Order: sequence, then C-alpha cells, then structure tokens
Amino acid sequence: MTFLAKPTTPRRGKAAAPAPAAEATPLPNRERPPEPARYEASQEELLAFYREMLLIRRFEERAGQLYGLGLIGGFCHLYIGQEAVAVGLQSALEVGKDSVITGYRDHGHMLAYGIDPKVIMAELTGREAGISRGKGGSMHMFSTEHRFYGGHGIVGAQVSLGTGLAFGHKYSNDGGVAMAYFGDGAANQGQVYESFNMAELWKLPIIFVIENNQYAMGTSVNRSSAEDQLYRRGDSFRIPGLQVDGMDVLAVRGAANVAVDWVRSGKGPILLELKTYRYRGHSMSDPAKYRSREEVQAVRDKSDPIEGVKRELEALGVGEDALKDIDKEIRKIVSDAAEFAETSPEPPLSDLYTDVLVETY
Ligand SMILES: Cc1ncc(C[n+]2csc(CCOP(=O)(O)OP(=O)(O)O)c2C)c(N)n1
Ligand SMILES: [Mg+2]
Repeated sequence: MTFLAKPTTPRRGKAAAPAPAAEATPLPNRERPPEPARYEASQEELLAFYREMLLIRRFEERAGQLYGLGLIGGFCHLYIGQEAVAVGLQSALEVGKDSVITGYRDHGHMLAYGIDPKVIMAELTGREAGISRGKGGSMHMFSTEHRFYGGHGIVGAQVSLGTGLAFGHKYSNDGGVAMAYFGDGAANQGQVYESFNMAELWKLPIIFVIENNQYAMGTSVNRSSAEDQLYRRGDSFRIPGLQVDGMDVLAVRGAANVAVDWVRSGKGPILLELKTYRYRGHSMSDPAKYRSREEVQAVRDKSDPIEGVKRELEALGVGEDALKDIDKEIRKIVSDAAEFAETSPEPPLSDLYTDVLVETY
C-alpha cells in the first residue's frame, strides 16, 4: 500500500501530461555563483593566516589545560582542527560592519574577529573582566562592538537569529552581511529550513556556513543525514551551495570571496559547506569512543591546516627562525591571556542580581 499518490499518475480516460523538457523553463533566481578559485595570498596575508590559526590552536590547547586544572567549569568545546574555517571566512568580512553568529564552539570565531584573547579567557574562567562579565562562560560570549553575536547552546538556534541579523542589515540598508555558522548535526534541525525559506524569499544578505566536521557529538554525518552532501541542503529553497575544503585556508578564503560578492550584491543568501574535522572530543567530557585514534591521526598527518600553510610559507622562503619567532609571540599572547584570566577577580556576589530579566511579557 502506498500512502502518497504519485503526482504524475494520469486520471482514467485522460492522456498523461507530457513530461516537461528539462531545459524548457530555466528556473528564476537560479543563477549560479562562479566556481571559487583558491585565493592567491601575498606572503604577508599568508603570514597573517598562519598567525591567526596558530593563535586559535594555542589558545584552545591552553583552555583545555585550564579546564583540566578545574579553572574552567561547565561546558567547553574546542575548535582545534577547524581553524582554517573561521580564519579563511572571516578574513573576507569587515569587523564591526558584518555580523557573525555561531554555536557553542565559538572561541575560534571570536579570535578570528579580532576580539582580545584576554577577555575571552577571562570569560572561560568566569571572571568579572570576561567579555560577558563572567556570567556566560564558554558558550555565551558576545561583542556587539565587533558585531559578534554569540555563542549559542541550542543547536540550530543561531541560524534563525543570524537570519534576523541579515534582515537587520537589509532593513537598515547598512551594507553589512551576516554569517551564520552551524554544524553538520544542526543542519538537520527544522528551524534551519524555515530560515532558509525566509532568507531566500526576502533575498537577505546572509552566508549560511555548515561546518561539517563529520560528527555531531558521537554520531557521524552519514549515520544521521539522508543527504550527506550538505551543500545541497539549500536546493529546495533555490539557495546555491558550494562545497569547500575546510582544511585549506586559501580554498576557504577563495570561497568566502565568492560568497561575500554574491550576498553583498543583493542576490540573496548562499550556502557554504566546509569539510573539516575536529581533533578533540565533542566537549571536554567526551572520551571519543566512536572513532579510532588512527582516524584522527590520519587527518592530522595529511591535512592539518596550520602545517599546510607552514609548508607554503617555507616554500616562499620564510625561514625557520621567522616561524619560530611567530610561535614564541603567539605563546606569549596566550600565556598573558591565561595569567590575566587566572589572576583577575571573580564577579562580586551582588552581580547575582544584575542582568536578570524581571518584567513579565
Ligand atoms: C536543540 C538541541 N538539541 C540537542 C542538543 C545537544 N547537543 C549539543 S551539541 C550537539 C551536536 C551538534 O553537532 P554539530 O551540529 O555537528 O556541531 P559540532 O558540535 O560538531 O560543532 C547536540 C546534539 C542541544 N544543545 N540543542
Ligand atoms: Mg559536527
């Protein structure tokens, strides 16, 4: 028994309607963005990408240590392995003009948007000097000044909020675009598709970014997704999608340029699927039994984003000493941030009563 009538079944006595010729009516709004090329970075730009990715890597390693020491409480999701995504994409945005929003794995996106590592680390350790005054922690950090809008713990929620941010850009005609990041797991949430529909219908300036790191907690993407080519997820809404090597910062930046041009010129949303990988567990409390050590090691060996850029820099003639100096400089920034976070005061007890919503709606 079937419960869905086949739409093409002819009624008795009537001839079946001829099948429409595939090329007869080109769908409106179906212009394709150009195929992105790998970005041709100057040596200076490549060094900046290297520095930023290394900052995220070392920052996250230190956050992991502070967590182990009990200095960071609650949830903590590290971005190690995915650095090329935030760095490559956000290098094509304008801080303070374009909005960025993401989920709970958010430290790297903040660092890539130029937010001070000290106030991020202080937030992780719950200090008053933290970017959310110590009340948000790892998953809830914001900087409206930079137009970084969090930091969200509800899987997929940031996609709807990001669509609202894009609506804001369009409504106020400020020339900005919104970038909304979400994971392969979040890509199966219903509100994502309500957002896609509205975004395309209203031609909102938004770049939807699926960070496909292959796992949603312990579930691999092919175990949970009927369509695991996630860049196609916008098809039903006429949103064009591109699949990008998220372990190659220059490929990411090349795709970012195409996406930014597309949305800034009023063509509506675009979807990017970044194929990437997280090296650590889902959060600090994940023993990662759903994959083998060899699997992780193989990705690290073959496609580590930082090692990749390091090799390109060496090929350009940047010497070992120069790279070591950068490493030292980054280690110092991270140590200073950790020192700041460990030594600055916790919020006073009276802060328990501030920032609390008391009105009724
Ligand atoms: C609505 C909702 N459902 C479930 C959860 C629990 N949860 C937290 S993270 C996560 C996995 C999401 O995976 P993915 O979107 O791939 O992002 P990643 O962690 O890989 O960055 C789940 C199911 C949640 N926070 N919110
Ligand atoms: Mg994932």
